[in-house]
Amino acid sequence: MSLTNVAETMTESELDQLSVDTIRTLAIDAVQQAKSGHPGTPMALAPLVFTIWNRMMRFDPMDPIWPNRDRFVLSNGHASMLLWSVLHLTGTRAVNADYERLGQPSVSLEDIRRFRQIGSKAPGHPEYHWVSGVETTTGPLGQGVATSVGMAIAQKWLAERYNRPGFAIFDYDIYVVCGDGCLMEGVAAEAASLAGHLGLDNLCWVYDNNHITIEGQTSLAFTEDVATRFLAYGWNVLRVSDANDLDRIQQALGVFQTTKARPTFLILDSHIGYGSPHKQDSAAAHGEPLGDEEVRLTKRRYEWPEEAQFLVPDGVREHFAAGVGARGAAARSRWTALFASYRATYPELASEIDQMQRRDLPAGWDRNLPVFPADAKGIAGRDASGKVLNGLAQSIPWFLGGSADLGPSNKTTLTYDGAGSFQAGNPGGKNLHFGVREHAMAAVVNGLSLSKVRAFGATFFIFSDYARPAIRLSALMELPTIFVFTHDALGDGEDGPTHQPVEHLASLRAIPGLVTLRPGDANEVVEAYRYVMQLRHQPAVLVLSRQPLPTLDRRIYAPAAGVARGAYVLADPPGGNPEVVLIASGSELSLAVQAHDRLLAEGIRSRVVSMPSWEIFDHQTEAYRDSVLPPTVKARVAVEQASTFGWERYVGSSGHVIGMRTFGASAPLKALQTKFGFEPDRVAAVAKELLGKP
Ligand SMILES: Cc1ncc(C[n+]2csc(CCOP(=O)(O)OP(=O)(O)O)c2C)c(N)n1
Ligand SMILES: [Mg+2]
Repeated sequence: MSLTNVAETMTESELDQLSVDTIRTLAIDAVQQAKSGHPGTPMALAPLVFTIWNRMMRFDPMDPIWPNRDRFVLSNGHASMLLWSVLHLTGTRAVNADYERLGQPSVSLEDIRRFRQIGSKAPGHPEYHWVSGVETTTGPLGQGVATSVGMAIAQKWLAERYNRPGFAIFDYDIYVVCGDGCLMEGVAAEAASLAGHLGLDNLCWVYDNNHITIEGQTSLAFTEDVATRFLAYGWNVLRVSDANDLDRIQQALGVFQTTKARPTFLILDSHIGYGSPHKQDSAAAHGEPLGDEEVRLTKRRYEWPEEAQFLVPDGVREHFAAGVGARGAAARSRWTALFASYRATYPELASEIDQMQRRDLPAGWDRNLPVFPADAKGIAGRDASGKVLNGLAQSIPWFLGGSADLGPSNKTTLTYDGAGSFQAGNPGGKNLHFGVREHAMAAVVNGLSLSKVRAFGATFFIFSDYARPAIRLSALMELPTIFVFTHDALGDGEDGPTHQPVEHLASLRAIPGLVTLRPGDANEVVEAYRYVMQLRHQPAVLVLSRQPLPTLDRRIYAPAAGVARGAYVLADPPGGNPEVVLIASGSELSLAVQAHDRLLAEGIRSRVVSMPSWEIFDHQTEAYRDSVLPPTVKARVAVEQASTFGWERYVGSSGHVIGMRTFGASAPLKALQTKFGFEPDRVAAVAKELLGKP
């Protein structure tokens, strides 16, 4: 059979079917060619994805970053060929890192032929930043659905702040596809619970109910009543029992669009590997190529030319162009006209939207940053942070965030007049209450950031573990998210080892692209925020003390602006030329200063280096790094209330690290400092030992 030149004689529904089967066969061929990948789910969900894209979504393939586009999230990221097919068939254009719309396709047929190969724009899983049209990176199951809740919160917040009568600048929806795996993951439950509470009616999750995961039938491990679970979360639950029924799917999505005050959960009963005579409904269809013979048999079932590969029949691209293409272009041009008159009426709001889209900061964003006077008693990192956050949130309208139920401890609550709490009835609130849901919080912060809102999330540093998978994705996606982690070390004292982070700094420092900052006094906290706020493509973690830290007298010590270089010389012996270097971060900085004073008093030429951030320091020039840590000075002591892991790189093989080699203990902080050796005398003694001057 030939599929060329038949399109013009085809009915609308024949063209629908042809398009659906094109998505299916592209997926089959790409996986076969790559000798790896996941064909079964694209084969099953091609009709769903076709319907969402070609009949429902307002998305202009010519401008995939148009701010009011509907969002599509493929949370079961292993089915990435669905996305590559549809991005290709819609002719979605590429955008570069400077937000310029390029002429070339986001995903070419050649990319699909080279599915999963180096440099291909059709990688194994959807990669934000790498492929235009991908709204978020997915693959770790559960992350996509959880991130989508952040996108939905962002839409509500943006609408509340920027829409005006007659100006619906932000009224987009978020369509999400997920499978059994996503719904088994805890993060999805956290996020669904939050979305239900917030009544996010702009959010629709479609659940691919195929009863199959990798090990076999879901009866092995997943037998709960998912529908009832979502009803209990407060979602509207719909069901379509035939994943091939485009009209029913469309109808259900129409119900979603008119449902108010509740998110929608659409259960779609499907057959993994649909059309494959020997693999349909089996786990074998999930994650391996069908095999040449099965490919032929399957294509025969689809009434597809059996030998054709990567075939896009005439009429298919045109069918997408007439559907999503035309609808998206019309919607965008209406919006562009609307935005032009909005700009004329509300120039300031329009310029905020422009700045936000480019991840710029408004003029005067740092005008409220405090300066803390020298104070021996000092102030806790978290308290300094609270002051900074409140200042920033007032000077940056689209800066918002919150804590996973620890606002009063993290000091992240925005307390100024009018800050408000984000709730269903108050979508303009800037305090987000994530509840005790750290993992969903971090994913939601990602979703907010993907929506161009500047967002932070907070909890105790110890519970960064509960958020880590989403923080990792933040880094992978190059998002400027901010995580505020307080109770940074042993400061949690009596709460004991369950609450005392040890390995967390090392673990976060190991994530490529993530900036960790552990400021040593209140003014370093300010400078840390100043640095972080200017990041546009990197996430940051701020690690802050619970207990007061002395505010150093910057007339005596170097300015805290050194934070922007990751590490800097805080104090030197008279005349410079140190013989020993003490390196410290966070609460240990003042400890190092005290040890330094003792050493100086004994005639030992000591230097103190404040090192709040390894990552930032590592990116300085070699000359700068050598000026801070002179290669000739081998006597180096690092002090940090955390795992010693990794500090060798700065102290070298002749240096020494005073850190944690065990878990902490339950006791008042003072007793812990003694027990674990975080005392000035000990630091000074180690320094002298290294110098052979005990
Ligand atoms: C967090 C996480 N754990 C495990 C995996 C490995 N994995 C990929 S797909 C999959 C099974 C998913 O089943 P389901 O979501 O039902 O997908 P289907 O096979 O039905 O498409 C697993 C365990 C993963 N990608 N992410
Ligand atoms: Mg499944």
